[in-house]
Amino acid sequence: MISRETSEEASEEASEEEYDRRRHAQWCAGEARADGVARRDMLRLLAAAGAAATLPPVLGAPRAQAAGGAVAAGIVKPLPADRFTIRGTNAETKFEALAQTGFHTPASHFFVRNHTATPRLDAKTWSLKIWGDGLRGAGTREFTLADLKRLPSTTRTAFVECAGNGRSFFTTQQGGEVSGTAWTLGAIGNARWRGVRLSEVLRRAGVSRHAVDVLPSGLDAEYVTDDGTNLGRVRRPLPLSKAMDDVILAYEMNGAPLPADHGYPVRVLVPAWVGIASIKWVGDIEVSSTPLYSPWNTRFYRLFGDQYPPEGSAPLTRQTLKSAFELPWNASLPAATTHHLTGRSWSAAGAITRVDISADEGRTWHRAHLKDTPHRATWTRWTTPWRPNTPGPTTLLARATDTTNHTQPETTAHNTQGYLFDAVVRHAVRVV
Ligand SMILES: Nc1nc2c(c(=O)[nH]1)N[C@H]1C(S)=C(S)[C@@H](COP(=O)(O)O)O[C@H]1N2
Ligand SMILES: [Mo]
Repeated sequence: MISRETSEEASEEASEEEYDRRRHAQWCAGEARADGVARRDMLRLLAAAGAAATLPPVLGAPRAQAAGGAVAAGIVKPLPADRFTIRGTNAETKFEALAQTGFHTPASHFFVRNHTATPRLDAKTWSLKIWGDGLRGAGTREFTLADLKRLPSTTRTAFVECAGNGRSFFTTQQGGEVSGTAWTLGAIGNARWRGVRLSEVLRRAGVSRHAVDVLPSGLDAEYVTDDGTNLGRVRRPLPLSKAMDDVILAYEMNGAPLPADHGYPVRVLVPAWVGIASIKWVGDIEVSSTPLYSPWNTRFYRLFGDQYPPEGSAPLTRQTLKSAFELPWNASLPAATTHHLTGRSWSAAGAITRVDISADEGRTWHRAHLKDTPHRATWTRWTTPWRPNTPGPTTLLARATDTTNHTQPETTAHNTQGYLFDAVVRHAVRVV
């Protein structure tokens, strides 16, 4: 009889080969090291990533647990049912609730994506530590909140959007199996962020010309997966080129101190990039002369599936192009009445140039009126009159185009974790 231990060792050896093969590719691409993840854990991660394609669809939040803690929503702000849909430790904004908000999303309506729970941090004792072999000289540099506020500030409007926003449509529109939180389109908010440029802080910390990556880590609890693997603090490497470009260490959201749920006292804000790049409750930033890895740029936030290499696509950077109606799902709309439908479209690659609406399965399209001057990495509100004649179920389509000449397609190529859905969403309504 094969003892349990022996068979476990055998399968570990098999996955070790796989691990070495993938790791070798990463070594070739640059000097890799598993940051903060024990080799044994890394093996389980890679094994799990490989198995993802055969898993049944997991719609609903993956049950995250703080190390040693209980499963709890862990969100501090009120989450009224007319504004939010609770999904595990996360809260999705109901798009129809945005109809009462302006261009900027108030914190009261802003979606929350927490791997564990919102930590309650004290700004008086908080500090940001900058360290690593990508700095000139030895030792950790420390900045208090007061230090950061004394530096020149910058203000910018940008959305934060989860890479998995729209994930549920891979299943409901395309019949594909995906894992992760079953967001509809409300895992996005657009706010005015004020803070200090990360480049300013890195320069003062003495970033050297050998630095290639920076790795901000959150002060929330370590993230433990369903199978009990502790992935450590939420953290994701950023290439130095982006870090020195337009990244902000934000301490204000819409003119007020950051709310607890959105990263108080300071979060990283990476305009246009996948939400995971915008680390909340940042406590330290490693500056490295070698490429860095964390589960959030290896196991997660790459595209896996039939159409991608076994190690996945390159780590995701920019978000994509989407549109949403400010209407409930299956909204009832009286016939023979002119409705002024409203919605929003957004693109990470360029400004929105046009939004077309169809109420006849895409046979005819009508151009919506854009209410904002479009900019990259924010959204543009639009409106369109619609006078339905015939009662019955109807599908509304909104299709945006941006300055890179990208138009929302009919379908999005499948990936097992359901990232970057950009296809036209079929919004069901009932004409009554
Ligand atoms: N420290 C920390 N930062 C984090 C997360 C987290 O769980 N912990 N979630 C990330 C993800 S996946 C997203 S989409 C955004 C969500 O930001 P919000 O909750 O302010 O909307 O924060 C990112 N930053
Ligand atoms: Mo996310």
